[in-house]
Amino acid sequence: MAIQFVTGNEGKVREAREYLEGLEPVEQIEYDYTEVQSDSLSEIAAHGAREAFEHLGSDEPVLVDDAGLFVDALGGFPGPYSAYVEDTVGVERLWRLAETEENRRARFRTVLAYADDDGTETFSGSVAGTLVAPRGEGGFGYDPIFEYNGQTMAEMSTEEKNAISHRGRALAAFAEWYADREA
Ligand code: ITT
Repeated sequence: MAIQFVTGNEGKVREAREYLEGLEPVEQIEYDYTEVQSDSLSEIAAHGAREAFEHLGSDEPVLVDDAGLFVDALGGFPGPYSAYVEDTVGVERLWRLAETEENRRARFRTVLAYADDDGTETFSGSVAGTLVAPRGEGGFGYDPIFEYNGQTMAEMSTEEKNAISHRGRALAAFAEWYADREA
């Protein structure tokens, strides 16, 4: 049984595949589920996973990942609007906004929502770091401006990023729950 990861973001799929290797194969599915207007990533993700599972109509479970970058000095902006802000303002200009602030702390958050015939479960993960001028060629999205322990996430391998990232933490919680359930 494969897990259908409903996302248009290949970076998320790469990280989930690497993390869940040996547990379950991960298949990328593109389906534009409704992103409900909410400040809560878990509400957005849970609603999306349920809708996608019902729409796809297969027995195979569905995984959805809703993530965001929350900048302290900007009151948590762009938060749930991170994808829109990446597309419009861009990562470099978000850094310019933060550059003039004394407090450059930020947090990545992600919520993974899993849906199957038995219901929907959510798993969250977050990581605190510092915003810096863009560095590194790896990762995706805001990774080049997010520094953790002296390295930006774009300077890390997928494995290194998974070991400390918001998504890695959510995947760990999911994998533990999933393996227990299968046992
Ligand atoms: P899907 O909704 O299709 O899964 P998306 O990229 O639109 O893909 P989100 O709605 O969760 O994903 O948007 C999150 C935004 O935050 C988006 O701009 C991502 O590039 C960015 N993002 C998410 N996870 C990230 C990570 O691990 N590192 C850097 N940026 C990340």
